[in-house]
Amino acid sequence: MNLCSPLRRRLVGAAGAATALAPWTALLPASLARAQGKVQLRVSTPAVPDDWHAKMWTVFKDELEKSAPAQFDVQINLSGTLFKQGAETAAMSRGNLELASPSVFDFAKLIPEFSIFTAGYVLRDPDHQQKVYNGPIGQELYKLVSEKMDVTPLGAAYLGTRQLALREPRTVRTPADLKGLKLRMPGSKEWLFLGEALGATATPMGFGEVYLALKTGTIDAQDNPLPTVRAAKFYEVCKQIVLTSHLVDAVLVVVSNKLWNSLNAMQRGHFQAAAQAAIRYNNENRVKEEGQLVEFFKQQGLRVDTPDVEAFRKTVQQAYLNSEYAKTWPKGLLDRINATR
Ligand code: KDO
Repeated sequence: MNLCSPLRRRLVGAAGAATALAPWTALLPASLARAQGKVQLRVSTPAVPDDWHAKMWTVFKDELEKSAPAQFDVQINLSGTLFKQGAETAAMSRGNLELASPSVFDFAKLIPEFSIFTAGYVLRDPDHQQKVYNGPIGQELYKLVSEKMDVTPLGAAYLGTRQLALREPRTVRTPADLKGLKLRMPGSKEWLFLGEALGATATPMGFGEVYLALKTGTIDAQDNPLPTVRAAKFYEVCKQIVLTSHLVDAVLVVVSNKLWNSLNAMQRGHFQAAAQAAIRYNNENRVKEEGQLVEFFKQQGLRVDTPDVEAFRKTVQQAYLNSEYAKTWPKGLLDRINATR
């Protein structure tokens, strides 16, 4: 279709008018995008609007619009409103979703090698994480993801370092002090294993239910990076943060292979550059905020404790090394990760 046609001008004009109308007109942009010959790019994430890995999608959208004007219509769906947490990659292989940032735990479910990234105290810090994902190890694992899961990773975004937030304070020095604590973890066996390895009683629950569960006492605690504790307002319903730093977590920015295979080399370059800009934005802001939030939580009246992190590290690492997961890790992979500087 000729993009400069009078029809396009009428549609663009209609789009401007449509945004002024409410609320059924919210359905219009996708159909208008198709009518304009733009490729529809649906994004789905469980991230809440104020979290960095939600806001990074606006950076992606803006960058893509700059490099490939009027070619793509990026539709950002936050808070799990389009697909629920963990359902994204299946939706992508069915052709119902083009872009997402699923958890490394979602990849571990189908690619056992990936479970090394779900293990506590393997990645040392954000810098180590980015070097591992952006180097040869990341490339090898991304190839497996593309082959086995029908999506192409464009990069890994630092989700933050996971800490505990408790609704009632208690003394926590070592894993033994978490005995009997009902700790919410996202709902897969890899997550539950991590929660149990920390010494708690792990309870599966979707991200969207955590705030209320903390408020009502259905759970005693949850684990998430501090920026998410702020953005999802968990601090309003918790009295203590325990800085276990047990997982340097990531989400992968992925595009469905159906879409990826339809792009030409130049468009692929634009996607990669837009994803890198989005990841950079997320990583820089998240690292900066992690350095500021302890003070913020204290100002909000929370107690913030640093436990015996070495005791946690030893217990958790041992649990993984004795587990079925470690048996699936390719020979030498852990050493290669440890040696990455
Ligand atoms: C969560 O459910 O605790 C978690 O932090 C798990 C992550 O893998 C990721 O899915 C994240 O939620 C969501 O993006 C919401 O921030």
